[in-house]
Amino acid sequence: TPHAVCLGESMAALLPDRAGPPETVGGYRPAVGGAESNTACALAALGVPTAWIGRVGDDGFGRRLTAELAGHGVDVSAVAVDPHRPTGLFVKETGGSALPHDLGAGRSRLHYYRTGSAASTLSPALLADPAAARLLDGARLLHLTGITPALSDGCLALVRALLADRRPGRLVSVDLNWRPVLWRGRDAGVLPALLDAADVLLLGADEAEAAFGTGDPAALRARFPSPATIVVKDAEHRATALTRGGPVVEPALAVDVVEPTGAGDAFAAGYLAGTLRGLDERRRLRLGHLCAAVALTAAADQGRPPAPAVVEALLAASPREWA
Ligand code: KDG
Repeated sequence: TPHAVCLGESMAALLPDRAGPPETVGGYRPAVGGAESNTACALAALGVPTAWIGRVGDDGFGRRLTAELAGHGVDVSAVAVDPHRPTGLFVKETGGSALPHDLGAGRSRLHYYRTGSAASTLSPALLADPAAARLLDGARLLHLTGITPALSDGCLALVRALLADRRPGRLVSVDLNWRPVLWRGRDAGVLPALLDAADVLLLGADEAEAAFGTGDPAALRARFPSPATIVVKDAEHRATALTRGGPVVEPALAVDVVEPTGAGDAFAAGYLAGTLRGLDERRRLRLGHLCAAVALTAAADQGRPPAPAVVEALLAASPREWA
């Protein structure tokens, strides 16, 4: 049985062959994206038995992404196939082309084609599905994000139901993943209560600033009193874990960024894998930074983590050796 279950929408991703706005791109390479499935892939790569639960269309993109996630070692036994609606899709735009309308170097934007997707019809009905129930029952970790409740009322109800169904011994983590585009025409005011229901709340300082007007760890703690742990990621600089025992701050690794999408998802996987392994707070954050560094240096959302021996050496490094 898997130790971790990640639930949310996974999509076909089209990665451009060059920087610049879509009208200037020469071609796209197919890949897989989706915050929760990115985290699932990184958890599996770290040796945590992990399942991803979601819904895809009865189409080539759906079959492709399910096979790709399975290829990453993720359990896809509870992925539902919707006969009527398509698999969601996003097109990635990367900046730095010096063309008009360019985003700017190091910046990326995702263009979504996911309204009415198969995953947007997820709802609490999922909890009655035997395959999903079996995975959820045995999980030590359930990982959700703030993306899912933005997708539809059914998705919001599902996230609410999962957060209300507390099980002894099951940790629930929620990553903010602020996506204002997806909340257009919907009430993002429902989000804080969902985040506050997590055991582990992960958020980026910049996205928290955009969503709630502050990225300051102490202010966020005041805003979200319930989670046992809040992890605030301050971009390329540091991450702060606010626990009942006080804050722990760990600097990030300096890397040459290739493409930033997916770094937050990978950080979550590292931090959560470290939590499941019972590492101390500093090493949980380090494992998060390591996984983020891997994603930052890959063009796709997911990258290949370093060998276990390298990971262990970095976790054991002195503060001077580390960053
Ligand atoms: O964190 C990466 C995700 O943003 C990307 O994979 C697509 O899930 C996605 C989303 O909704 O933005």
